[in-house]
Parts: sequence; structure tokens; C-alpha cells
Amino acid sequence: MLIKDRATLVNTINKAIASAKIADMHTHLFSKCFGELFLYGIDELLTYHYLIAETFRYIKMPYEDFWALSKKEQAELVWKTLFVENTPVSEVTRSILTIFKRLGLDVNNKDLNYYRSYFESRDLDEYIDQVFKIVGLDYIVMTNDPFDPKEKKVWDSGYVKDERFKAALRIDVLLNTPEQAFSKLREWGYKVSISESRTLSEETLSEIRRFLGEWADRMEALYCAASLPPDFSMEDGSIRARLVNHCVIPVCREKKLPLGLMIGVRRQVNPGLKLAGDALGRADVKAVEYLCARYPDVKFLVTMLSYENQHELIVETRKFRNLMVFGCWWFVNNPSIIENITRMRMEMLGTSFIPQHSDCRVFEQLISKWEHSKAIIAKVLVEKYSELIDVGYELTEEQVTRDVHNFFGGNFRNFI
Ligand code: HDL
Ligand code: ZN
Repeated sequence: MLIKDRATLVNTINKAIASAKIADMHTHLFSKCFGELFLYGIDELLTYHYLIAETFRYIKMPYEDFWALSKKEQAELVWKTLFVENTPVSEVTRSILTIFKRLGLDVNNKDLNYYRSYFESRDLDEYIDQVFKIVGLDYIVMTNDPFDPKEKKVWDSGYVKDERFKAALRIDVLLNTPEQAFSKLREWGYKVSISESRTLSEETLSEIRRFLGEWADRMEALYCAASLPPDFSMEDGSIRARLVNHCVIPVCREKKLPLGLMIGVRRQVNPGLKLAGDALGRADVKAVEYLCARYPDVKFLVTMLSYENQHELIVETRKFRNLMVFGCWWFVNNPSIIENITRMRMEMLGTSFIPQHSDCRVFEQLISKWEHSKAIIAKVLVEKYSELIDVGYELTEEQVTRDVHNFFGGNFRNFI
């Protein structure tokens, strides 16, 4: 069916987004069997580290006094500071209002207990179904870290597979703190060591490959992932570079696992803020180039934290078909930047990229992060498709639907 005018175009795009089966390829969510790791409800929403960082913009309280408060008391302070004493205009504060609205809650109630009683009243299974339906999710991908003791306990006993919560094997601890990782690996029976001269024996490399392979199988991981600092390099002779070359890549190749790299985080620039204390740095895309060029038979899912790097990464993506750029990550996950990144990507990559992931930590954030991103991506699509219609190109509803479904899940599924 030909699209002749803007109103039909807008309608077609919105219908296509509404019918998309979304694959949310990177989150910090957990399925129900992970128990306390499954975060939901108003107190978890309000103590999301983005909101904690913003709260400290306004309060003088010493960091340690805040952390000594209970979760409920922390939530109350965040609520008072950001939603009562100030106006929730930031992306992360307005997201709370979007969640209330979409769940049919009063957006103007100032009493936290009104919201608490709602969330406490929800049956978790029904609630999970409802949120997945509101968002149009097919599945989400978790971040699964074998070095996290709470999480490992569930993998060791109690894990119950839920098809809607896929796994990704996360190896930051191995790549960024190898000494720490190696002592855990030895505890688990892997024969690994770092010699005095910082060399890794063939036995150590083979044991690390065994560790990676066993966990990738156990989790049925869709990909292997790591977040990396701005100075990440594959040519600095570091242990990290050697682990990637001799352990991670071979296992990714053997298991046909894409390697997910999230580059540019500077951890704990303000330790007082704990999880909220990380910042970013401009990284060198040459590390991505090195990997994609040297390993054309391995697939790389990459995103970067600095806005400038995003532009450079789009150019890299044009050079290497085994590279898939994805999402607007963390500090570039704001409407003004999402819009420009999506526009740049379409201008240089057409529809051959993954526009967004949610990075959710608290379950209901799926609602706000996806609602906000859908609106922005739709806006850019209207603009780009209108340019085609303006020159008389015959654009059909089927084409637009195909493109949109690829954006919101198809490109990820086909790539992995
Ligand atoms: O390393 C990551 O996966 C980041 O997404 C961090 O978890 C960060 O704390 C975050 O939640 N960003 O949205
Ligand atoms: Zn993340």
C-alpha cells in the first residue's frame, strides 16, 4: 500500500512500532528465579543510581549518611528532593512519571505509600506479563556475571529458564581485574596463574577458554560482553589484550558467539556515589578496528559512551560488516543525543544498525526507556522517509513495517 502523505506515514510508523516484537539486547534485569536480584517497585525505581546522582546535586548530606539510610528512607529522600522540592524535568525523573501514567497510576500523588501499596499488591507473574505486553517485548537480554556471588548461587542451584529473559556472559571481572578473577577461578578448580613476569602459560589460557566455554553453554548465552575503559587497546601488550586474543576470541569463534563491547566508562570517579560514581572518557576506536579487521569471522556488537566516539563508531561500522553498532548507552541515552545519533546512523548506515537497548536495572524502566526511545526513533523515521516521498519515491507500508521491525529486533536476531 503506497504512503502518500505525512499523516499516513506517521500512522504507519506508529503501527509498525506497536506491532514490533522487541528484542532488548542489553539490560541488567533478572528473571524471577534470581529472587532479590529481580528489582521492581517504587523504592527500587527511586534508588536507581541515575536518580541518586541527581539527588546529590541538591542535598548537602554526607554520602555515608545517605548509604546508612534504609532503602525506603533513601527513596523518600530522593522523592522529596527531586519530585517535591524540585521539578522532575530531567530524563530520569520524568521517566518515573511515564511509568506511573502507563500503569494507570495518579501522576500527581505526592504520598509514596500510595505507589508502594500499588506495587506491593501486584502478582509478579501477572505483572511481568503486563509490562512485556505494554512495551511489546519479545525478550530481554540479562547481564550475567559468574563472578557475582549472589548471581552464581542461582546458577549453581535454583536457576529456572524463562524464554523471555535470555543470558549474556559478562566478563568485566576477567578482563579488567584479572588477578581478582584468577583467584576465583582457582577456587573453582581452573588451573590459572599469572607469572612474575606477567606472562600467561598455555595451560592458563586453555583453562580460561574452558571457563568461558562452560559458562557460555550453561547460560546459553546469546553473546559474550564486557564494558571497557577509555584506554582500552588491543596493542598495549596488556593482560587484557592477551586474554581477548587467546581466550575470548577463540571461544567466541568456536561457539559462534558475538562479542559485545561497551567502551568508554571511567569507573568510580566519585566513589562516594558508589554505582552512581562512574563517568566517561573518549576511547580510541582503533581497538574496535583492530578486532574487526583481525577477526573477520567473529561478530562484534559495539557501543561507546562518548558522543564523539559514536560518530567514529558509525564510520567503523561502514568499514566492517562483522561490526554491529547498537544502542544509545547510559550518558548518551537522552532524547537530544538519541535523536542525533539515530539520524547520523541512518545517514551513514541506512537501516543496518540496532538503534536502542534499554540498559534497565529496575523492571518497570522497560516502560519508560522504550516509550521515550520509540517516540524519538519514530520522529527521525518520519523525517527520513519524508525526504523519499518528497522526491516522488513510492514508499509502501510493507517497507516501513519491515524496516521498523528490523530496528526493534530483527537486526539483532539476524546478526547473532
Ligand atoms: O556497564 C554497563 O553495562 C553499564 O550499563 C552500567 O551497568 C551502568 O551502571 C548503567 O547502568 N548504565 O545505564
Ligand atoms: Zn549496562
